[in-house]
Amino acid sequence: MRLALAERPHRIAPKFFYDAAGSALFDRICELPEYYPTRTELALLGRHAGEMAALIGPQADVVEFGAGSATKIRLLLSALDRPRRFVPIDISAEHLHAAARALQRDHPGLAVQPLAADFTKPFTLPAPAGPAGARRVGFFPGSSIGNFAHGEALTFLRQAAMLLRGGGLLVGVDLVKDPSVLHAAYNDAAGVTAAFNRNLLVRANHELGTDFDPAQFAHYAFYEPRLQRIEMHLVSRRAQTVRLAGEPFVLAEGETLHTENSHKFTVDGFRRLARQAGFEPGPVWCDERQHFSVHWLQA
Ligand code: AVI
Repeated sequence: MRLALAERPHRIAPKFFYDAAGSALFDRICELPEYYPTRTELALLGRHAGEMAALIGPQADVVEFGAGSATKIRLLLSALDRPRRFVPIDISAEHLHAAARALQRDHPGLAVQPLAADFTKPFTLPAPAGPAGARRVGFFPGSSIGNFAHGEALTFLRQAAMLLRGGGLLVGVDLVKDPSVLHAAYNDAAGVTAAFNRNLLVRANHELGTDFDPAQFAHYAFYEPRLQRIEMHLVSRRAQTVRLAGEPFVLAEGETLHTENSHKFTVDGFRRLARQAGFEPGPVWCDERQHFSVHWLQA
């Protein structure tokens, strides 16, 4: 945060959104009428889980990147043939362990081994409880891949291709579309996305002792067509001074903290990126409106 306040333009990595309050707000975003990605992807998973399960094969070792509430994996798990193990990875430990406990209750025969980690950094998978050597399959839903910069997405996919060698990755990818649909999805009428954005400041106040007044920052999200991405910012409503450990940082009126990018892809553009990372792109499932896609990538 010190660096974010000291450097210009001010940037904060979106992974810091996900403390317990931020994860709960994100769950509410997923239910909003304007936020189409979650329900579109859930419908795709529901409709095509059988085809996906056939590609994944029996007795898979499933790793989910950024599992959150682990809702989507339930659709896949119920279609899979005797999955051996499920390793949900998430940065928000509290949220992750609650979700893992609920999943374990509903799938008593499955080895659920949650891993609280930042999957953008190197990590080691827990040793399997049962026999080793199962086909490893990654699940990365929600178009979280879009929150990475291009180079970070490529690095993540390269590491995933190595981790999943011999198996594959099932990944949800949000598509380029009418900007008005995108704009509405990140500027919901109920203001939940605004609260999610401002929660970063609330979190910094609790955890780092900054003295942000969240009401003095406006939520600002817009589609940047040249870069095919939604940008999310917090705009300083007036000239103000924020303190971190006694050190003052001056923000001018209109100056922004850039809190998130959410890149959108074309189907072909994403397949090119996956190939560049070492995957062999396979089948792709899209909804009728071409809003969202789920890709099977062979590792
Ligand atoms: C988690 N991620 C894919 C969401 C997105 O759409 O980029 C985060 C989000 N930010 C605002 N609304 C949702």
